[in-house]
Amino acid sequence: MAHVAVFMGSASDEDLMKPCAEVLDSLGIDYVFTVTSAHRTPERTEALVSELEAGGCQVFICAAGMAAHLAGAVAARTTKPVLGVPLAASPLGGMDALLATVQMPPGFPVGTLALDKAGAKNAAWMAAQILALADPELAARLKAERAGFLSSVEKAAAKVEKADAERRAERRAKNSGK
Ligand code: AIR
Repeated sequence: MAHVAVFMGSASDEDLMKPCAEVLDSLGIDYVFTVTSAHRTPERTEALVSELEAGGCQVFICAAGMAAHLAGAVAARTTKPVLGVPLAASPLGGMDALLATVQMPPGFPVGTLALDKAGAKNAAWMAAQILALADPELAARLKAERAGFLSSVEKAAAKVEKADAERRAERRAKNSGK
């Protein structure tokens, strides 16, 4: 049963949204990953929302570029949380999609993430955090993932500090030989 739906406005958005699917996979979350457009296929969008919601979908992630109304259109049809990922797909560099996604009227929120791949990843993390409210096992997995982030930053810091110490030692040796 898919707990998360990932909708993209076009197949041309797929590359930017693959990282979302990767994070969901890494967390063992079942999802649907598909294309539907608020403008080109409004009926398909509406039907998908009802079908998936009836099948147990808890969170909708909607990514689109340009006049990005997909997340808003989905939010109009469900009271499940809707997360929006604005994509940079036009000469306006994503500002068009950001404003279209974030500026929802009161009562129809879209939790709007960052643009492009960063937002794609965080939409998956946010969806996981929402599901984890009612799923202690997933909550534990999220905590473990956080521990992984901590250790990778610590490893990176140790590497940078070591390289810096070596450069300083080299400079000192060079200067003392002058
Ligand atoms: N889009 C598709 N239907 C409505 C919108 N806003 C968006 C897609 C894509 C952009 O329009 O999400 O980012 C261009 O789509 P295409 O198919 O022309 O490449």
